[in-house]
Amino acid sequence: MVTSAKRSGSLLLVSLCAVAALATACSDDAPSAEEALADGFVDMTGEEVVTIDVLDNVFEPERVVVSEGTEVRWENRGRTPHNVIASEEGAFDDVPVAEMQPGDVAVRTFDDAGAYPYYCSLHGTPERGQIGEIRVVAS
Ligand SMILES: [Cu+2]
Repeated sequence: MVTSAKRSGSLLLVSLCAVAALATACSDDAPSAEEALADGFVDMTGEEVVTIDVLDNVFEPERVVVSEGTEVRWENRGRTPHNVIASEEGAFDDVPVAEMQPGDVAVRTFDDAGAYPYYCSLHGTPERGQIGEIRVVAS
């Protein structure tokens, strides 16, 4: 009796995890502007070109929500080199990952809705330090 009770308990745990995983996948697939604004993102939807100032050592603004098809330009306005690295490997593979010297600009057009966290590997990690995020929503 004890053995069968343990078995049904672990089956229940497995199915709850499956439901939680599905719910997470759904919200990642369709980010909304309302969610992003509630999370403190700066609303730059409807702009064709959005500029992120790369300073020593922050991205300004740090978190922006943009529409699909927006060209994002990172401009190094600091006095030291920086870079822009996708926190999720591969998400940003067409943004130069070499050091941006003061005055340099890196450009990427975001055609697909999604969450694109990034960081400067010279002054941060994917979790802290010089970090930012582009949230792209359907236009
Ligand atoms: Cu940096």
